[in-house]
Amino acid sequence: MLKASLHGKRGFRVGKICVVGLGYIGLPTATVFAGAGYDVVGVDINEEVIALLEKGQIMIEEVGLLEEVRKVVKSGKLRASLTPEEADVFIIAVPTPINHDQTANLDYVVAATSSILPYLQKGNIVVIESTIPPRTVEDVVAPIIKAFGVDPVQDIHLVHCPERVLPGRILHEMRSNPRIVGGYTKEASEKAADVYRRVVTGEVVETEATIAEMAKLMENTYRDVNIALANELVKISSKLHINAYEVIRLANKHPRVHLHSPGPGVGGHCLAVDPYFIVEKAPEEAKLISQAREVNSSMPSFVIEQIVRLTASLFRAKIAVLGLTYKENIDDVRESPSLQVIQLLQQYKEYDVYPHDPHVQQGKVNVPLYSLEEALTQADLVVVLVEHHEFEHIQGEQLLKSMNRPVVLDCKNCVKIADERIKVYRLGDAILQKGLD
Ligand code: SAJ
Repeated sequence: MLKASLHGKRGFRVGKICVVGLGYIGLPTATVFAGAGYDVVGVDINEEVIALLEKGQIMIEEVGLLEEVRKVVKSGKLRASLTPEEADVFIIAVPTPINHDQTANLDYVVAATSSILPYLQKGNIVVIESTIPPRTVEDVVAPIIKAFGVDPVQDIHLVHCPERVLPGRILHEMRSNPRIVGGYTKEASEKAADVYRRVVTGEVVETEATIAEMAKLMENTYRDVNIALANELVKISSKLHINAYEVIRLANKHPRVHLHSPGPGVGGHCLAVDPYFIVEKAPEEAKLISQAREVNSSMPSFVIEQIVRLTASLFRAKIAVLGLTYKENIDDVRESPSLQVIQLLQQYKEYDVYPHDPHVQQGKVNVPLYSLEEALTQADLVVVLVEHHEFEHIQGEQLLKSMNRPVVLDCKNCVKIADERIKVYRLGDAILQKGLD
């Protein structure tokens, strides 16, 4: 039975927001609402996250986040708690990892939904921000709420409002990107859209829950498929001895063509995962999506092939691997292709592998990390896997001084060293495909 709420009787008013899950999306979301003057309680099952947040500290690296968190914690607008509390709006932003069989693991979404049930009041808005397979609101979330005795049509307003922010630009994009609010009912989308319009300057579009689920997945799938096309081009060019970067540069001069950038693979918790949520629901139909995933997943092995070629003449080569995160200038290593490259390299017993990443702390990954100097000293090959801005400043002189053999494999087309004494090979270079001299 639901307790009657003043808010529900009077009509809609937002005083308090409860954000469940304080990760890369939940914490900035809580911070943005708190910064706009709402009373926000941030909930997480990780005691360390809560203990740190109470002191105005955070566990993730994101531009500007620490400063904003400090401010709202100090002003009392953002509080941390291990358990949910009664609120006007509940926002669930917990991870949806992928199972071994490449289906979505909805355990956290189910647990988070269940955790708020005892606190629900009539008129509450419940938002699922976590990325979910199509039909999850209809087939999983709403039934959990119903089974507790709360009617997701009459009693509360249930919506899916997927996040679309780019790590590294989260706070800015959270406030300015257009949002899709997909309601379980029309009224739910209207009410929840009104909440987001209070903090979002971009367009807030109302739709149905299943459309919102699918739109979110297709955004990331679009990108994954396009990156796969660029990566396949690199492989084709490799076979035909063509410079893939030059092909991309020229093809992109067409006004309606935008070939993406090839690289060592696709990482992160979004592009490398979300397309599977579609494949899971329609495996026979989602052939292209599935194939694109395969192409992108094969790139770490392709990098290894190039490393083997570049070190063929050496015995026990020392390889400096620069960049462990899934992309540049962040500390997130989830699904990072770099970790796969390192793992594959370690399987070759004849390599000494020295990973370095200025954004990743020792202990955050299960490989030992080295300083740049340690990694470069006596190295036979430097493999750049991520375009961190720090790597732009690596000087040719430094490589010449430290390395045993000044050879670089640049997998992100980002190394700017122009010194004839240093051999820089890029993943899509014809010169690399023709082999070493
Ligand atoms: N990558 C390439 N080539 C490219 C672009 C990216 O190899 O041309 C690689 C990156 O190196 C990285 C991966 O793809 O490993 C993903 O990076 P990303 O910058 O494309 O995207 P994410 O995963 O950081 O964030 C995406 C964004 N979605 C889209 O751009 C459609 C973001 O807006 C979403 O909010 C986020 O997924 C999410 O949370 O779903």
